[in-house]
Amino acid sequence: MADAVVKEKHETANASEAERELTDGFHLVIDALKLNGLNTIYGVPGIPITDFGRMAQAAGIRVLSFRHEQNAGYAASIAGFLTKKPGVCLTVSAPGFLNGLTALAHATTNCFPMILISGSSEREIVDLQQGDYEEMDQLAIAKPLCKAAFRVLHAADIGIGVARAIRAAVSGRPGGVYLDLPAKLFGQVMDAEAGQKSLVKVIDPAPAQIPASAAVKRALDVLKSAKRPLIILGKGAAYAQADDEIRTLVEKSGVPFLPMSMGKGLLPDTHPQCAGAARSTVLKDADVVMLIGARLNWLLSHGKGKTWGEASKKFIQIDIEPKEMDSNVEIVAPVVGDIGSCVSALLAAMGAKWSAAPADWLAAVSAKREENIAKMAPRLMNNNAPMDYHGALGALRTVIKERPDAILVNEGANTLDLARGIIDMYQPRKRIDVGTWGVMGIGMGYAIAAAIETGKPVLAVEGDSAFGFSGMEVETICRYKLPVCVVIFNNGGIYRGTDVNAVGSDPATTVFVKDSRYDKMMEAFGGVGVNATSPDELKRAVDAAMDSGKPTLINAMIDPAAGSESGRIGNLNPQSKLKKK
Ligand SMILES: Cc1ncc(C[n+]2csc(CCOP(=O)(O)OP(=O)(O)O)c2C)c(N)n1
Ligand SMILES: [Mg+2]
Repeated sequence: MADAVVKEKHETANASEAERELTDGFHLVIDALKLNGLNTIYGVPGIPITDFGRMAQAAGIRVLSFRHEQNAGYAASIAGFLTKKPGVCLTVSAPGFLNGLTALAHATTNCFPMILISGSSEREIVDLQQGDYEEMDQLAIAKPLCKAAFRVLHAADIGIGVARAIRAAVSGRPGGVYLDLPAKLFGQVMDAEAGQKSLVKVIDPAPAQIPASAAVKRALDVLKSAKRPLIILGKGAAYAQADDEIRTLVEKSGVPFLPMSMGKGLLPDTHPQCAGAARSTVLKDADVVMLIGARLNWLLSHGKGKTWGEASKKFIQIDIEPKEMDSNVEIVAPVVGDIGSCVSALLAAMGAKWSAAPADWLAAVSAKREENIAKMAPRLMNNNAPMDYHGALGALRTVIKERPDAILVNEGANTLDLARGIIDMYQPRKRIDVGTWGVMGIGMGYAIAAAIETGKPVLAVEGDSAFGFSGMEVETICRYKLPVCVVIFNNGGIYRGTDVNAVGSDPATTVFVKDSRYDKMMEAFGGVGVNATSPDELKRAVDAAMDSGKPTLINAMIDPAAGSESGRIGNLNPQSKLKKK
């Protein structure tokens, strides 16, 4: 009798144990992302994350399925830039992980917050190198290419793992973070209530970093002493979303400003203080240069040499990363903090009686700018067929002038360098491009993320080579019916379409199939394809695409002889000391 009672009690306990609500790794990852406002995932499905993707979609996360992880990764990286929240990329183990890794390294290099979440194979087998399905020690491989790398082994640690990934991605200087989730983790179960309690909502993920007041005063003293000051706005300034403060600083100081490629539009390129069209003059002649979220890397010729002229320079640098100071030349006034806080502190310390930069300097810069703009103007108005870059870009320049809230994606060599100079931008964070590495392949990933994250129309201006790196994603654009208009500058090759292989029958290394019709690719997936042979035709086709919001690809026929080797950076090609035979 007593035994029977004990047995019954035991069974009841078991039953309630079974009825107790449980959760699992799948749901805990989803809940952790949602709790922190990460509601979009860019990725490619497969073992072990297929079901995770399905469940995430069912739970209300937007899951965008790509054709190649690299493009999903670039999408996540630029989502991070546009939103200040980490963009999330999801990949399968080993090969999928590796395909996503270029984008993770790109995010780190460009200071974009991104989290690459990758499924991975069984630790026990991987670590003994026993040949598991897609075996790879992913954590070790990711580590040197990102800001931080974490692995979660227990379901109860998912909340902390996701929180650490978010904090690492967005705090301080943003960058890429790797989060390794082994297959077994997804299936692990635990008590649902304990699971909920284990989740962490990250409070203030990118805390303000206030600059020291002595550093602010030092910077203003240097600026005040300048006869020919210059402000350079980098993409860090655009990322900061301190648009009003930056504009006020530039206008109050009266200093000419030079936007870096993705800093364009923070203040309009048509602003009277914009020195974009007088770049070489201001770099040479300035005596004090204030860098705001811009680094003195190769894009600014490391702050020395011919580009910067003979006149001695003093640099003021505003950056969140203390190690950035003196990276290439002496920084006489380092201001370390987040850009919003630094610019606000500078404004406050300037007070009401700040005297604007010397008028003769601003006048000299304006004169040079007007001269260069006038020189360029007639070239932008030609209606030649086949088109040259200037005629085609003149048409696209008008498109953006008429639709300043559209997002411009841009990659290529000539297609990039000339578009950067010719297409004026009017609003912050509307121009997204190859970034610090000058990497080809960002095009379709960026276009997709820009459409998804902002809801604005997207114009992607692509070299024919550049487009090829991510071209298959036109299917993705059609599948999600995104308002993306891709314009391919089809000059039949890399830089030019005219190279000839002097020996043998293979084509030269830089040329493609002549007169290709990329527009047919878009038609294959139900999008609109247009072949445009003149700037007028191009303008009409882009306007129609932007009005309709339909996925469109325009094959813009460019004279194969129009480009130059490596666009504007041909000087970086190594030259042999041997005399050419
Ligand atoms: C990932 C990567 N691979 C290769 C390169 C080298 N590269 C620089 S520009 C370029 C393509 C330039 O041709 P295209 O996009 O057609 O532009 P065009 O100059 O012809 O207008 C290549 C392959 C690169 N920057 N990134
Ligand atoms: Mg080309």
